Amino acid sequence: WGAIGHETVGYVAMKFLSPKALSFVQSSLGLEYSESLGPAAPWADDVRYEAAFSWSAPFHFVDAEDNPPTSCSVEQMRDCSSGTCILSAIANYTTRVVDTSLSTEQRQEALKFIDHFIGDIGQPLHVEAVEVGGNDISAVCNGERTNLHACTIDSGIINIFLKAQYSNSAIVWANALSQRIQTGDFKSLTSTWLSCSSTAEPVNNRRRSIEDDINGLVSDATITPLECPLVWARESNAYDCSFVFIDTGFSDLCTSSYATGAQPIIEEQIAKQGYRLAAWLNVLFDGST
Ligand code: DCM
Ligand code: DCM
Ligand code: ZN
Ligand code: ZN
Repeated sequence: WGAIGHETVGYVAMKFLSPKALSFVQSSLGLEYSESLGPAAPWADDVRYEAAFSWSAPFHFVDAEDNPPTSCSVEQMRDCSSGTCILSAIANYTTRVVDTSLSTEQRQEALKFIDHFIGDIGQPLHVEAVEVGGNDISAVCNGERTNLHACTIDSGIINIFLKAQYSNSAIVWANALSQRIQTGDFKSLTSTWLSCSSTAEPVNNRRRSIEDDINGLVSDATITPLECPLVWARESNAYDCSFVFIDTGFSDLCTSSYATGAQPIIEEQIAKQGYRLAAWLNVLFDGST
């Protein structure tokens, strides 16, 4: 996602935090980020081109070696065996954000990475290897030459409906999505959205738990992906087979029926990842969603 998509994920999450999670978020982010996951969410993209953070660039995606639109899948051994993808990044920062042996600054950094990566994992082209997640597929959006990744899902289509329907404001958009979660058409979906919310690894894959880390019981630094990020990645990757790559043959993707088809998917993915971000932090800081 571009900055708007990330901010909206963060603002949605702010509406659903439990007391201790909210209190950590506010004190950790401080006035620099208006004590909010909204303004803090784009930080990881702002730093990824800086030399000091170049190691974090591969953490924004997982290159799923599937074959859309015929066949979609994400496999951690096939697609993230090096441990440098968004699946292992979420595991790493989930451990670090609650690690009281780390500095305030390191825990804030971990929170900003979680804020960002739980957003990115919901973008179908961030869980796809084909043409570098669509970056190498040229496309036109609103008259400008760009690529499928940027133009369609990251920001091109969002920019158009944000202006037309949400006063060009991430806060206005986030309020609308939060309302749909609280009382609207998303309400009945929320329990499914949280069907995976444990911050632990699956039992058959357990090497260590967050509690082990806190207690210093395991020193192995290898980052094993957690169960839920894999569930979320598979869910957004499925859109590569059901929509994203199905019919891209429009002269302008952002002003055609491609955009009207993409909007409901984008809005649900942003709302859902915001809601999941809150639930994730609630489990970490308050013990339940
Ligand atoms: N870092 C990280 N994940 C780890 C260890 C370190 O993201 N598991 C980050 C935190 C700092 C940088 O790497 O930005 C350097 O950390 P350190 O000084 O702990 O090596
Ligand atoms: N990206 C991706 N998958 C890749 C490479 C990049 O999803 N294999 C994402 C990260 C950015 C965007 O595409 O959101 C542009 O990346 P870059 O600036 O590294 O070209
Ligand atoms: Zn992107
Ligand atoms: Zn990103």
